[in-house]
Amino acid sequence: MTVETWIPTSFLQEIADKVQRQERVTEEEGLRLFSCNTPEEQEAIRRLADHVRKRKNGDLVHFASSLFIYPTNLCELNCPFCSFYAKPGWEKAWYLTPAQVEEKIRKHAHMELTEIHIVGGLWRDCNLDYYEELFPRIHSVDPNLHIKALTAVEYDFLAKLHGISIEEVFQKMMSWGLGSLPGGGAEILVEEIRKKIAPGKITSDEYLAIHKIAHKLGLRSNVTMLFGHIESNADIVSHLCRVRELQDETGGFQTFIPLKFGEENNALGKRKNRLKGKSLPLVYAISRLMLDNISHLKVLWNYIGIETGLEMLKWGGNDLSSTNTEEKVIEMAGGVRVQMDRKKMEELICQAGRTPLLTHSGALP
Ligand code: V47
Ligand code: SF4
Repeated sequence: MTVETWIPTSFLQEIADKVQRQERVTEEEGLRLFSCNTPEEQEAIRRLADHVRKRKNGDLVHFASSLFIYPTNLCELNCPFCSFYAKPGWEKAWYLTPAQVEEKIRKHAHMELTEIHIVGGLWRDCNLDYYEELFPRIHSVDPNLHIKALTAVEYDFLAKLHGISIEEVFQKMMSWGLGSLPGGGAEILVEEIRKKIAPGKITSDEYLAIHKIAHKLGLRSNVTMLFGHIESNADIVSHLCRVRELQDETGGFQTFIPLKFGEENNALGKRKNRLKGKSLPLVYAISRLMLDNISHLKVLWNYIGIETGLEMLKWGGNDLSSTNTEEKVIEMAGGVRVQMDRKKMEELICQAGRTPLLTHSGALP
């Protein structure tokens, strides 16, 4: 990139040159980008992330018409950041049979759904027999529905529960109709922090190894990053590098999804003195600049609000997630509650000056 008046420092000029030449931003540079705190520097970072977004996706903004299904919120773990889980006997606990899930999907048929997003707690009643019954029931409603189901944490749980390998779990699930994996459960792929916020969960290495197995079997997946709690900027950049490294190997990640921590109704949120403020736009923009090998950056408007969500489309975002119908994880942690439909999403995207494209996780380019 030639020297531009909007590039205020020599460091950002170096980054702009790299972006222009499509060269990789290093871990050290990524961290340094986080300390660019003048409005001029941040505007330059925004423009660079927007340039990458446009190069990868043009003006299209992808979104899905998605129904979230949580078979149960009963969970063997109690991660301190989670507002969703319940223990037997708790008033907020639920469990849905496969027949009840099917009924719920039929009730939403008028929404012209494109995908069903299924995740839940780690609970032995939701075992392989459960999914063997559930997936065909979903496809009996509409065989074109894309089933994006279960996080790496749940696949690890199922493999241990049934005493079989992760590969075997995936193969069975694929034969019953599994389409892809959502990105949940990544939290922060830095052990020191991960141990504090998700002490009972699989390690960072295990999370990535499970996605690698999925990719090898031809399944594509998303990957998230939970931020805005006790992590440092260096932890964020390490997380991005670990994701980028696996993507170099497999190419199986479709979308990167920053998840802003919701503080309500969970133990971590009560420890306010430990929480660190983060510049939301910089997290999106630096993710876009560092993840040169991932096509899509997803903005979850229900985590950050619609207005901020639309703003993030200018900081590298190209995917406005979905209608998020019946989403519960962030709703229970204080997220935005808005009844959304396809038409409203299209209007919002047009309002942001971009072109909406209804799709689902199985059809993303
Ligand atoms: O794994 C839990 C996170 C994830 C909180 O792949 C929290 O398309 C913020 O991964 N504050 C589940 N986040 C959600 C998720 C997701 C959502 C939408 C689309 C896709 C996709 C994936 O939510 C969990 C965890 O990392 N989470 N509690 C909280 N208090
Ligand atoms: Fe259970 Fe997942 Fe919540 Fe942890 S984040 S308590 S594993 S539902």
